[in-house]
Amino acid sequence: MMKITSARVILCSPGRNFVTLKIETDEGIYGIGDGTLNGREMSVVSYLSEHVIPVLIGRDPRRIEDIWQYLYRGAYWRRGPVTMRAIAAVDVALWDIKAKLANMPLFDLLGGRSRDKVLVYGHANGTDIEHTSDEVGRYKEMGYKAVRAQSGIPGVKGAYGVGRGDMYYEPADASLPTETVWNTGSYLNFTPKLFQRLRDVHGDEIHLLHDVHHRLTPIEAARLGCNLEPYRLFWMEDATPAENQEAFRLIRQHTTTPLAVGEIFNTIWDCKDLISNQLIDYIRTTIVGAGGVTHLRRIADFAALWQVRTGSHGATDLSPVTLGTAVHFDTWVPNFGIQEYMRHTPETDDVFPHDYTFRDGCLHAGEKPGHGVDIDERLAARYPYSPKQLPIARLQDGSMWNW
Ligand code: GCO
Ligand code: MG
Repeated sequence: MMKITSARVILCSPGRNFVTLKIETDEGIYGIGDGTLNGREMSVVSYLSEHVIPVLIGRDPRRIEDIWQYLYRGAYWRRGPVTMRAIAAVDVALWDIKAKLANMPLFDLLGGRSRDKVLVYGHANGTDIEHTSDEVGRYKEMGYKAVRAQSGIPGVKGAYGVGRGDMYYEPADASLPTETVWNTGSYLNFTPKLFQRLRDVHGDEIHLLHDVHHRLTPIEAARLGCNLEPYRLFWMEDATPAENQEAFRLIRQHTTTPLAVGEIFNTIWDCKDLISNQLIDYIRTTIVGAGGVTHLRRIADFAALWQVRTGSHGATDLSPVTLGTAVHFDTWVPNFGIQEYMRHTPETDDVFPHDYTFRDGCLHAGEKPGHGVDIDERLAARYPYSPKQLPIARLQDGSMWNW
């Protein structure tokens, strides 16, 4: 029997915080997993260190399914972002080990290539319509075939998705939450004008995406979906909060704009009704969010029954470990849609050496055994954890709203 001999949490902040799990075995093979939960990192560090690592030591790392079930059923307190991220960290490290044992890139172990390359979308953010349009142009020049566009809006302080720097947008920006102000009316009037301009300037070929970031009620989302129909979005994301999955029925009844949701979901139970009632087109749940490869595979297979495709979350808080694993997953998964790709900073890329590459608007999986992402622990130690939280949003009268 093969054995897990050690498991360690590595916390580092090469530009932003990451929680990484390294599992070592008695055969010298090790695996790397990601457990980063943006703005709540220490909860996963503690969950892993106190409750998960002690039960891993001595187990056979090849029994991925049994370890997954042990951690899920065995917690008694099922689901939730902290538990499912801790499970994901273990699961991804174990798939990395198994693929290295098999001497295969992970996509081969999952069933082999379904495609040559993985279509991605990048983030174009600008302070106003013209700036955002210029940024879309810049992404086109870099080869992107799909671009998400977010813009500053007159009357809205700190609109979602608009960075302060160049290229790298990082919302978790302060040790206490930054306060932003939201105005639904201004947003609903502004957004169709943005996309009208983007189609006028950039033509019909480029895929355009947009993230509402949970800000609208169902009927407001329905109105936005209708008003955006002439500009043929690839998708409208997180149009309304989805705690109540039925909420999407109302949006769906009113618009043919494709709907994407799921970056904050933890399990198949969060999207079961959305998928089986065909209320969405893309499921955005990703590896680290929902218990790793083992569980995301179940979600994807379930979604395929209703022609729902994948669109994995890929913001910078998903570490290169998650991105690399996602690229293998996307290379295999039959019902692939698109992969979000928000570039990491050079510091992050140095701490996490990886073999995925960006070319012609697509990510390409490497051929190394495993998921192809490692961690340089000595370099990581030079970037100590620095507490950062996500912003909050209030309405103009001061009421709390969904950030
Ligand atoms: C996206 C997301 C992110 C989230 C971030 C929170 O579509 O990429 O909405 O930008 O806000 O992942 O940590
Ligand atoms: Mg989003």
